[in-house]
Amino acid sequence: MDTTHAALLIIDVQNDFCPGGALAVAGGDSVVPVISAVAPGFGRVIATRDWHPAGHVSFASRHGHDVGSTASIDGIDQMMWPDHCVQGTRGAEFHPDLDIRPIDLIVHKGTSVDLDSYSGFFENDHSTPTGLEPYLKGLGIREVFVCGLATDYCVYFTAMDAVKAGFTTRVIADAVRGVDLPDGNVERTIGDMKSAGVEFIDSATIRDR
Ligand code: VGL
Ligand code: ZN
Repeated sequence: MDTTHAALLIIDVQNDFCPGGALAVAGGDSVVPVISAVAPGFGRVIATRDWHPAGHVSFASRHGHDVGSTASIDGIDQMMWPDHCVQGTRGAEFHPDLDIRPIDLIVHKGTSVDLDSYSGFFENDHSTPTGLEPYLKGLGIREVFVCGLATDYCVYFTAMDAVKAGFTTRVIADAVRGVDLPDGNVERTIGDMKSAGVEFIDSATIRDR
């Protein structure tokens, strides 16, 4: 598979989403060697970081709600998360084993205190852009490969927005892991992505190009 004209989107491979972190995804750290192995073969490599100010709207602690509950805030259904990926903290740093050398651009998202952002392209109002789409299109990129954390949140919304923006979109199946909250969410979101036209591939297909 020729990836020299494609972009790799590395989503939120941060300490807080890995075992021991504030919002740990089971096996989250297992994506790290897979991503580090494939990244150098891409024309462009973009990494996102969930990058929240203290007191972020997605933090259950701000509202006195239970983690895992949902609240309607400004007409948006907001899942309540533990405090995570607070700007400048160790939890917000990339996993230390992620090879950051091939990364061309880092996109910080979720930086507005009152608006969450799962997708690397748009905040959760689905209209405030991060700048990633014009960046990629300005470079003539038509194909993106998505990997990282978490399958059913930031990977999912990034892949769905990539399809909507007209990119040929693939998810590297062995380089994603999910939160699976609520139960069954990983299966549901993978089904949605496939229905939308996202192709799931194994990293071996990329390395064997
Ligand atoms: C994410 C929950 C809250 C993610 C970010 O990166 O998938 N999930 N913030
Ligand atoms: Zn977050």
